[in-house]
Amino acid sequence: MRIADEVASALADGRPVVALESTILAHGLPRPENLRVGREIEAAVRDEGAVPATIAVLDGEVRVGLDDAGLREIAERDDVLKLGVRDLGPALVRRAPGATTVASTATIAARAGISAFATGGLGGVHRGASETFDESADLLALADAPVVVVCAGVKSILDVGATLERLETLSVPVLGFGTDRMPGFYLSDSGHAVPWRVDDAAEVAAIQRARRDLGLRQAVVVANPLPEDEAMDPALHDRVLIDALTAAEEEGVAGKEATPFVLGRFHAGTGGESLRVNVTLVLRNAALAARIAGALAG
Ligand code: PSU
Ligand code: MN
Repeated sequence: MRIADEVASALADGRPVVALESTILAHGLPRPENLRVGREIEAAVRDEGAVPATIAVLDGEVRVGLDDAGLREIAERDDVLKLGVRDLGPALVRRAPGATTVASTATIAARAGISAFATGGLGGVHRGASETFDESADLLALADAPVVVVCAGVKSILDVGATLERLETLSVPVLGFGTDRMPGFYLSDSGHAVPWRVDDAAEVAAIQRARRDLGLRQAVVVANPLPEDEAMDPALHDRVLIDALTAAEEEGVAGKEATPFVLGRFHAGTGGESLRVNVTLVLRNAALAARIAGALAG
């Protein structure tokens, strides 16, 4: 694991650092916007006074903190793999370039001593999982990665209710930020309630400190909704979702290809609307994670 100098010195000084995942760049957003968005996410973290640490695997090393050349490789190379926790070992030995998911980013961030992490939407239980067994490795990883994860809920392509049940089973706290509704990623409200509402970054930090004092190892999920006027039109969302899930089934898409496939269909089928919404929510999450990191450091 190689921690970038800027990240290492911030951690050593107790200054705020925010971990960022790279799968959203390599496999969740289309080119060429992905590189621009990767830079904007880092800038959003800096604007709130924290140091960004985008995590990925390059040249046979886990990198915590990428320079611009590293970001460019992740965004532009054709051979970047999607790396869950189980893929890290083989990718390092083969020196294969790879982007880390929520699961592997949270795991590495915790190992590196980073306390806050921002993403778009968490992985979770896929629709139809009772037959396919497709549940994102994000969920189990969050059960043993003591970081605060800021997201816009779980991706709305998933079974949100089942995902909330699994998070309960795994003892992962879910805090609605300024809301008692679970956000729905592209949508402001998934139709489900969250167990706890919080209203500011200081309270999230206090909760994480209290948990740390108890030695609790689960991640804390902070679910940050988009304001309704920035979210996707629910009718458009539902129409494209049905098309995307039908196409995935017809084409036999499974395993780690499933999520990138469905997100790609969204970007193609909404005339750029899903891209706009995805970028908006991830920038908001990055800024909030930076404020929480600041509150944790202070
Ligand atoms: N959030 C986004 N876009 C993404 C992802 C999250 O806005 O592409 C990625 C994350 O890396 C997450 C992964 O861990 O999708 C989930 O994939 P799977 O369902 O295969 O576990
Ligand atoms: Mn899966």
